[in-house]
Amino acid sequence: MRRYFKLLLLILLCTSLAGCRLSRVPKEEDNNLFVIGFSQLGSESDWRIANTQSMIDTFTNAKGYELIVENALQQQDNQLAAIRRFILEEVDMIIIAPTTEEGWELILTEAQEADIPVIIMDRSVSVWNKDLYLTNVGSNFLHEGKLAIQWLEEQKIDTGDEPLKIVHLQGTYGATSQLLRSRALETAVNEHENWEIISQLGGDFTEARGYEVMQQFLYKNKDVDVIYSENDNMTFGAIRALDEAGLTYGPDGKVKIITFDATKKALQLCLDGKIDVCVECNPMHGPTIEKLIDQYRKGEVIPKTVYMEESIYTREDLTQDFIDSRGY
Ligand code: GYE
Repeated sequence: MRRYFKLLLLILLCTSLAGCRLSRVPKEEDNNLFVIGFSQLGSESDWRIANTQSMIDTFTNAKGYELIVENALQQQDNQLAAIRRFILEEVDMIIIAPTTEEGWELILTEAQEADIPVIIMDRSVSVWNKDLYLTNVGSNFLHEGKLAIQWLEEQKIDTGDEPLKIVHLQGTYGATSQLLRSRALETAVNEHENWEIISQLGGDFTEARGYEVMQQFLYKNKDVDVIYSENDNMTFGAIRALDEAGLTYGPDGKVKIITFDATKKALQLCLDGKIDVCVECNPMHGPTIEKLIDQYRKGEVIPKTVYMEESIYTREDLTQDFIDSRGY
């Protein structure tokens, strides 16, 4: 009922504000659905599309949920606006996949004051007061980075007197997945005398940016041993640039390619000998979050951090059947 009055107020307000749009029109029969406002950060990658789909497939009306998805197009301001709308609409829960780590304290406090529990998924938020959210479901990004490094160490690439020249393609600056995958590489480079990051290029986790920055780089310098790319889509872009520059890559080529996510397309490229190693980042958060919500609604204590299960793949680990049966 409280929700109904607020919405009426919101509608009256909106009629006087040009351009104001309600993301959700309440229906009387919604009343027994558990309403979740989901602020998804964007649709920048195949990983993200699979992640959004996992949420949609999980939180269905048939199971008693209403999921309102808002795509922020990689802009934190859009996320803040969406979350404020969720608060006004008095949803039962808010789930946030945050763009970057900083800048969440205020909005999370607003949600807390409105008595709306919040779950953080995928990336993390950097806040002092951890009570501002119930749990953070995501990946152990530092561990992912360390798996990639361990693989690179095992290759024992002989570069003679030259250093091992690494091009580092970075995701959205300030996102947990970028910060920790970068940290793993930077730490390893400090520990290996002959490893050198010859360039750090910002690719914003997109294929278009990955292509652009790699293409520009290869105009000036084609002497590359390794590309450490913080997601598959940037890798796809980089591969296009390598093709155009006439460089060979993959297990039988000159440039070794390390990629994160292990989406279907990347695994196929790995099996086809175009990518050396795919470090998995599991985007299927829906079922894990659903279990946690169940526990929470039963009054059980839920863990503050939950990591998804992940693995690492090289050509030898893969079969066509395995790739074909993968959902993303
Ligand atoms: O690796 C990338 C996406 O934060 C884990 O974001 C996520 C990353 C993922 O754009 O593809």
